[in-house]
Amino acid sequence: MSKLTFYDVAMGAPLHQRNSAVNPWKSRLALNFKAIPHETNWVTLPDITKVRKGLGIPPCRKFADGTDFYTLPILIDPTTSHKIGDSFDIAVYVNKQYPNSGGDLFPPQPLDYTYDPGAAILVPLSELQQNEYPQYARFNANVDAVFSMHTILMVGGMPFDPETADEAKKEFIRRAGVSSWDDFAIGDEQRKQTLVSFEKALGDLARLFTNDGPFILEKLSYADIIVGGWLRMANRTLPAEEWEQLKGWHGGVFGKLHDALEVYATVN
Ligand SMILES: N[C@@H](CCC(=O)N[C@@H](CS)C(=O)NCC(=O)O)C(=O)O
Repeated sequence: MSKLTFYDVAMGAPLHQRNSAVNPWKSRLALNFKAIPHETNWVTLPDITKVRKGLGIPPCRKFADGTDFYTLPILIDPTTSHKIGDSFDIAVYVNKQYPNSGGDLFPPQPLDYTYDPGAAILVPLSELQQNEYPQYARFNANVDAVFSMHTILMVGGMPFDPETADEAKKEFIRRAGVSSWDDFAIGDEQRKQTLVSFEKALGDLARLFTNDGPFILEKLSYADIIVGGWLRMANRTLPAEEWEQLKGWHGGVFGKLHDALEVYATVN
């Protein structure tokens, strides 16, 4: 197979140590698990719309106001000329197109986990449109929801590229409808409470790791990678002591999963 091209969000230098966007992380872990040869094209936040439009890939998200939201990851396969612009679709594609390479991303399993955020999520990460592997698609949406509801803990630690940080922050401020970057800051007390809520909310998810980990089933599947992508983001953006706490919650299942995925975290 010829090398595939993968598009990830460029944060500051060194790029391959600061990449922290969750959905590209899910795809990177999946590509490495499937042993798919690829190289990374790094795109700064303000350039994503231009690059995605330039490749002729329609958006797969919408902002709260209904306008198009252009995102990464993107995967291009020169062998088939396929261009895929959603992390879930990327996993489905490589699993089907290259069944004999690497492991199976989608072994059948119930993935019985739901999270009720109790409030609307500002900009949902994915529409539940995938009819392929519905258990995994539902799981993806629920895991996205539980982490998204607590990303306020991670926003302050996003490793922006100094060159484009101001522009990127301005865009985040616009989307959230707040007036300045400082509006994302939370005080110590609110942080503590949010951490308590985060730990509690992750309890039901932790219970799926019945073997005591590191994976939900005996073997790694895309379900572990969905959680693992969020853990990569948390690792890069949470203050060190909070990351250590998260690793230890619920018998250490998340720490064990994160460490077990290290072999698939290589940046190509
Ligand atoms: N459903 C899409 C969502 C992709 C997505 O939200 N990507 C984020 C990074 S995790 C992005 O590109 N954000 C660009 C921005 O915030 O401007 C997927 O799973 O690929």
